[in-house]
Amino acid sequence: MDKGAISDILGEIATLLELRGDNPFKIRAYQSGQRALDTLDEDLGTLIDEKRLGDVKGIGKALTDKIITLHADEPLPFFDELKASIVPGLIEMLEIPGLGAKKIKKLHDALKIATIDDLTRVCESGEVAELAGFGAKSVEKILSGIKNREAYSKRHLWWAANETAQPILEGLRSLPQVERAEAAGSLRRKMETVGDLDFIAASNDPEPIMDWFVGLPDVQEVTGHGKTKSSLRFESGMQADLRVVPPEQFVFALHHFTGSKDHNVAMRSRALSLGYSLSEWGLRKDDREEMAVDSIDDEEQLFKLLNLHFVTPELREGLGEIEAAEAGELPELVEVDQLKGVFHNHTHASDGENSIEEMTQAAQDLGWDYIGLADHSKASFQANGLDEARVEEQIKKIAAVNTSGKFDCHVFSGIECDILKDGSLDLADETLEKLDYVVVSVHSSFTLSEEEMTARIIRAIEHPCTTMLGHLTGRLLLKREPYKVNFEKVIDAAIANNVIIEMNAHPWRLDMDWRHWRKAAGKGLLTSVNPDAHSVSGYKYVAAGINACRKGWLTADSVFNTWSIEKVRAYLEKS
Ligand code: DGT
Ligand code: CA
Ligand code: CA
Ligand code: ZN
Repeated sequence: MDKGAISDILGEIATLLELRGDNPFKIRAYQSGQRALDTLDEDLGTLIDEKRLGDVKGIGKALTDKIITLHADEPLPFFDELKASIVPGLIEMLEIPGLGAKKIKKLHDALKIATIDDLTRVCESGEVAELAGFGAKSVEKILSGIKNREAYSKRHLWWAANETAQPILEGLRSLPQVERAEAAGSLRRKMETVGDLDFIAASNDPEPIMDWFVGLPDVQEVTGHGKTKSSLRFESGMQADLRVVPPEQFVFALHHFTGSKDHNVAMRSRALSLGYSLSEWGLRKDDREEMAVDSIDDEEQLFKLLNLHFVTPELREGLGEIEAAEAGELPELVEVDQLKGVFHNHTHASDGENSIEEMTQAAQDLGWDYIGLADHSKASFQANGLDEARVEEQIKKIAAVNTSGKFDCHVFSGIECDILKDGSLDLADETLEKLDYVVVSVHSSFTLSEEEMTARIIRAIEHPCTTMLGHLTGRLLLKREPYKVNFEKVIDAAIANNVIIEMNAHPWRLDMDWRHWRKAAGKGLLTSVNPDAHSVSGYKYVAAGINACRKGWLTADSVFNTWSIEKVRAYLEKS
């Protein structure tokens, strides 16, 4: 088991102990053990081999043994017994956004509740509102949290959905009966979250294909098994549909099941206006049986038949793409291989896992000309944020890497500086001025009113040292709601102050939301696709950020980190 997985288990143990109402010192021991692992500078395997794990600050004797056991992939009966000792409904309640272990324990003790249904009942009956420490407001929060949990559990991050879908797609394509296969639906449109997977295959011999599909590993339940359509649910909760169509219908079916509904409605009315009727089976003349074409090879031809330029799936949301395709005004969307570097990355100086040199080497291996490192600032103490002295030390280390001659990839020195509650920045101006660039982010006081939060962020944007705004709303998709903020005002302030708003590319974030970008870029706002990498493997998330940029109609001109190093340097020196 690797360090990340072990750290997750230590955290889980702390939470379960809290649920059980265990000794606070014991709980804290697991929490600090988790933190110590997360910020470990040395290789865990080496520490264990050299019997030095117990010397690490924050890791006591009891934890040392458990970490060694987990690292060796051996069973940990303590953990299994702990899990078994807790009512399952209470563990399930942890999935309710905004409800922590301490509160669940209190509710369980006072009201004897054991399931989420019980919890709903005592919230609605007024019993919770009367408990000390809870009020009408927290009841409201719990009830909306229960609703969110239901909605969230039905959807999946695009990244996870794609990881499930790709091997299935390869498997389909390798079957002898399959002529062509594609993933359709929201996955193909690169939506940030996906409800279910949709596969379309072309074949005149569907049965063996369907048998293969319902026999996939990790299938929990087959909910449909026919000749044209089969549906199933995996153990992960993810659901998938497969449709097998005759080869001459493939392009029409692919287009139809890619959607979105709004796009399909616009396409059908476009077809009608030209005297056709369009469906998942084909394109007919008027309402007659006769097909307008026998068969077509690809979607380009379908759009051409309707006198439209090709609309890439990312833009098929019914947001004006047909009009733009008719007028020949579709944008030339940014692509991942146009990126020349990335700016928002962490090293082990704060909560990242790799050194400056490792991050630089990995960026160079990806073909990038530059990277920016931006560790946390001191207010993010839980992430081991840097104070002024450590920032200045980091600047020197980065300069040394740049002059070492070891890398062609240039390193820009930056910081992810906390925006404090009042909108001031977490570090002294004279320190910020020494950096090449500054990302400013909110990591605390999420519950301000929209007015206060907007003013707070705008004040940070107006700071002369600010280069970029990090993750505008703080949302974690399917986990944490965005904080309230007035997008329009923040966007206008960013443009007025020459501040870039990042596209945080982490699959949980994708923040600022793609829905705002077309208009914002039209007004002149720049973005930077920032992977928020906490290790070298985090760089790959730029792909998710690029998906979101494309959904937001962005071209390379609007994406700062597609610029050449000379142009980037000139921009950073000027601002
Ligand atoms: P999802 O799965 O909720 O993330 O979203 P989609 O877009 O993948 O939706 P899904 O799986 O229900 O259906 C895939 C596409 O098929 C959808 O975008 C449009 C088309 N489609 C499916 N059912 C209907 C329908 O009843 N009416 C219309 N107009 N289109 C449909
Ligand atoms: Ca779907
Ligand atoms: Ca579906
Ligand atoms: Zn951050």
